[in-house]
Amino acid sequence: MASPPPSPRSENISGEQNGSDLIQKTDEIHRETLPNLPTGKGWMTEHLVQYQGFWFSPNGLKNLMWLHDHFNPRPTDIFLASFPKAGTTWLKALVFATVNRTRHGFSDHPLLTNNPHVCFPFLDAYLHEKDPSFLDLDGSTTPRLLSTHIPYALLPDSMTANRSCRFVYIYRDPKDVLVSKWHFLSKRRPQELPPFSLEEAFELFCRGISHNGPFWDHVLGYWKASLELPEKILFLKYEDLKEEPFGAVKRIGEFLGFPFSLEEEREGVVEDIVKLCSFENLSSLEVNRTSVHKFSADSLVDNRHFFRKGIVGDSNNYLTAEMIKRLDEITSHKFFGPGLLFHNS
Ligand code: PAP
Repeated sequence: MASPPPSPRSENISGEQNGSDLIQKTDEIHRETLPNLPTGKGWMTEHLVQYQGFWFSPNGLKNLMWLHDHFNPRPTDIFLASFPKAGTTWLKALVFATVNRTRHGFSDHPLLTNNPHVCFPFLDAYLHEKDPSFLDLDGSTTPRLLSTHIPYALLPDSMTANRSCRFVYIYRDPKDVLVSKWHFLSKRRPQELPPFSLEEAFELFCRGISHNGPFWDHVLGYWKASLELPEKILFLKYEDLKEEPFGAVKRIGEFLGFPFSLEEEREGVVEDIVKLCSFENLSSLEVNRTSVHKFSADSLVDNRHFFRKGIVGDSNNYLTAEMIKRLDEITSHKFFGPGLLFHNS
């Protein structure tokens, strides 16, 4: 086990020390740490590394270290946290539309011409460019909306100890997460690597070897924190959002300090937000059918890959009965002890 990431420093990218010097320092620590870490087979890179009990791509680990070294949260920040493929894109759209509903009209809304990942930057990708201005975090409007896939236990103290920052977390049936992730990464896997079968992905996922995994530890970390700090962390489930999106949007507004007034409810603002952010609407927009999102110079994703089917239970069409049984057993076993009830779809 490697030593814990260095504690956050007081300087940030706009502080006294030069931003690129600080980033170089992070690079050095990363270079020194990497060879000593256990490795597992990668989904999209050759391998993943295990750090403090969780799995990351080598670049993902560098971003985690950067976050610890250089990120200064503001008390008003809103973080969206999730395990990859649990519903991040959808929740980004819902939170952005809810928080900014007085700034933008629905007829010329930014979500009609921008992918949700543009409106709601991915904090973990910031370092990629080695350019502090890549995401103009200091210049963002208030509240800043930032997303992360980092497990709760590995977040910098500056993010968890600050009582004012809010987190919205989303999780989803791991069977659907696995299938969604396998589809997504298969499309993005470099051609020089051999094809990656669903069977292989399944085995790795069950063993916890997947970006920011184990899945179950990721969910439990945020769930336990949400029980301890219910005013700081809102814990949501993809399947509940699908079933009752209006109630979920109202809860999100209330939790984040942007409650819907009776008048807004009467005018159908909640319904407008749900409609704007629906899979059917977002996936049919020109920007989400044809454009590419640039997380960094070497991480480009076709926007359409963020919208596949958007349904509950599609894993039943891909996994064998045996695979379903095994994953459900792991989920029951992992969640039952701590008391997290999860109804498998
Ligand atoms: P990310 O972690 O890479 O950002 P994320 O958005 O969490 O991905 O997950 C993508 C899944 O959310 C896809 O699921 P699927 O593969 O099972 O279809 C995608 O289709 C689904 N999704 C995206 N937008 C929406 C939406 N508006 N409503 C419901 N599901 C959605």
